[in-house]
Amino acid sequence: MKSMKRSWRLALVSGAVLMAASAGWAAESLQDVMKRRGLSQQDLLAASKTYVPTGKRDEFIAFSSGGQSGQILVYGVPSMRILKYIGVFTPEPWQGYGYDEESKKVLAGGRIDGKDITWGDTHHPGFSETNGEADGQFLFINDKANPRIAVIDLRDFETKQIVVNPIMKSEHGGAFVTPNTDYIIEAVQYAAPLENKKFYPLEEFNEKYRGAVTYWKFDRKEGLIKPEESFSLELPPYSQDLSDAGKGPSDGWSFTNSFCSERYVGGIEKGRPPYEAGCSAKDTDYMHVINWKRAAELVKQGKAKKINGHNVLMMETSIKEGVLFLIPEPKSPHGVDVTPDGTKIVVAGKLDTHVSVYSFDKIMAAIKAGKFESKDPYGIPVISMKDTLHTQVALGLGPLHTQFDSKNCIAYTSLYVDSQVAKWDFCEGKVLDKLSIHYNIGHLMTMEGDTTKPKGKYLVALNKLSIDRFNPVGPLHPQNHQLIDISNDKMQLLYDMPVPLGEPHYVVAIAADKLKPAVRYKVGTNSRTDKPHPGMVRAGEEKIVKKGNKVEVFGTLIRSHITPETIEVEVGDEVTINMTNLERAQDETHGFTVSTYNVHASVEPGKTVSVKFKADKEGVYPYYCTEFCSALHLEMQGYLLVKPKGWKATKTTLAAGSYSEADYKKQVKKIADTQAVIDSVVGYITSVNYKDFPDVVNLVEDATDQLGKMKDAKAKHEAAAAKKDWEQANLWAEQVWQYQVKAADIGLRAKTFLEQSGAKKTK
Ligand code: RUQ
Ligand code: CUA
Repeated sequence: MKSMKRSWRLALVSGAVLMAASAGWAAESLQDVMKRRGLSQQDLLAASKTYVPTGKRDEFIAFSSGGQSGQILVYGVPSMRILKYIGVFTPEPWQGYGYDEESKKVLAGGRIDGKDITWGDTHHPGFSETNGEADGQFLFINDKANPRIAVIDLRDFETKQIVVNPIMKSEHGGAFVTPNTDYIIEAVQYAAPLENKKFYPLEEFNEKYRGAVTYWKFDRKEGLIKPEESFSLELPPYSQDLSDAGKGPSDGWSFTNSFCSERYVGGIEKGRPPYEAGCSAKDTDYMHVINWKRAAELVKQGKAKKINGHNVLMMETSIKEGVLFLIPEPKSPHGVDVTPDGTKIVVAGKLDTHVSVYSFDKIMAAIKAGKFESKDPYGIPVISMKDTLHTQVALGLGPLHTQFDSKNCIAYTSLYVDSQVAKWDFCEGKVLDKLSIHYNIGHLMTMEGDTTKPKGKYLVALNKLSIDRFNPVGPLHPQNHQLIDISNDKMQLLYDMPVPLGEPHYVVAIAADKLKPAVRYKVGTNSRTDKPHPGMVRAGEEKIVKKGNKVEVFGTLIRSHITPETIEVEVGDEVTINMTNLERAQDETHGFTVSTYNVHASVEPGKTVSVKFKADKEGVYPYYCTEFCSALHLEMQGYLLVKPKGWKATKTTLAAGSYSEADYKKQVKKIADTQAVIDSVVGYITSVNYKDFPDVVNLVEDATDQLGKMKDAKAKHEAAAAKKDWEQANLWAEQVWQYQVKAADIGLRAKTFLEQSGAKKTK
């Protein structure tokens, strides 16, 4: 929180006031609080496992799908404190996402058939991996409704790219990465013709409708997906569902579930049984087993067909070349999850009480021996279930998804119908513990639980319904993420976290120390491309350039002014305003907006952002900084003047300030007094071991910056005073004092930090 107008003077005395006030309160004991709030011992135990004291940080950082919001939300584990929303498929105003030019370009990557799609149904976030371990560099997420994948860079938690699937009309089984993030997997949900804008009647479903799985090539150096190097496999019109990539011994292979392999086409309005009946008639569906490494080679050899300009390996080729197989799996399955060691594949059969554990070795043995039980209607070899099963375990009703523990062979599976989490042993095939959750759990997530090195400790249950768990807020209830302690034999439910943003299907968490986000950008960076921004200028280089009806402003932001402070254009001009934040200090973000032109930018230290609009309305439009950045934040303002065509300046009637020499003397005295306060703060800071605190070193550097700016203003007020121009002398003296106030504000923040951190006297 930014301190609201906490003046430096007030801050000096507030310490004393607080001490006097707290002496009057009687201390409440833990027992008192338990009684007053009706808490049990169990509650206290849970609280102590989740509570993160002020100033302390979480051990894991979770990245949750924001569901229908098209965003991602970031929270800490175990505190479950929300840290950030990341705009992905949807504009996010705070961060200017969708309101500045740079982010609009990212969103434009997600346009489909020339149209903006400003929402997304985000489902599965996935971390980039190195050797199967989450590496904290990138995050990917899919949009089920409008088949798209987005790339988020974890250096600044910003979305950098959105790609549209060239052959799908919906998807679900993404974003899952291969162990070194060579590819990001995205599988279709509802089959449709692969050619764009092609109509075929539902009567031709079996022949013309197709499923598919896409392997998006990721270029880690550039941090971008390379569509031209990506490819897909044509699949039968079984509703493909979730996928997972093999790892370790199964690296090079991937596994994709399906439901409705009945290929049922509904029609309840015509008196036919609905999809739900027709799609679950058979006892088994198919797991697709795909050799993606071999498929990638075949595509390189030119064996793919171009559909909508995209490489598609047709079923015929995949069958002939031995890259595509099917295995029956019971019944309308949902999650498919490869075990951390890569030897087994766990399939949860939504309408079956079992999870089925397949052995990768057995699958390979059957393929090698050419031992197939049949072919599906498209000629794909089907390997028998019994030849490939390691074990099947009856867990309960509605098993959906599985995650893994740091302990060998331990897995957790969500049971949707039973509203439970089952802890079980996938090697021995036995149930170890069950815990009830509220209500109807979908996904569940353990720390780095879908990588080769799960971290155990905590599990989050993503519950579909929250019903009575929270204070009522109308018919639409928040979602409920429940935190569970899994560090002991028995699971313990710790905490309910309402999620108010959409249905987060899935969430992934990573050890916090693996993330190394930046504090600032290199000055003049376009954060969306990571390249120098052509609109950047440094202090003193600000300018307004006019070419015909195009006006381009090159401005800067620094506490507490915007340069320039007036922008004059003619009605009809096309205006581009580039703003560079010249701050170096941590968390000194400025926002920028112009009244009623629907533009907004969040300009973090070092960033350059541009906003663009047509000044199509005559009039006066204030622009200002939208982040409470400093005591004089409200004064961080300016005017856009949109003048009528051919308008001529008249003489000014601005009131001349009435400043006297006496006023000036008062100003000079105020500056001297303030300097004494600053000197005392500096005296304190330099009397302790402040250099042992990097955060304080940064603050000191920032305060020194602010004081450095005084010189120029001081020279100006002295020069004006020499000429007896008392207005200029007074105003520039005031500006000196403004820099002092900012330096004092920072200095006091440093002093408080040092006092609270137990800094030691060195002098
Ligand atoms: S979903 S509740 Cu992953 Cu989209 Cu399973
Ligand atoms: Cu910058 Cu407020």
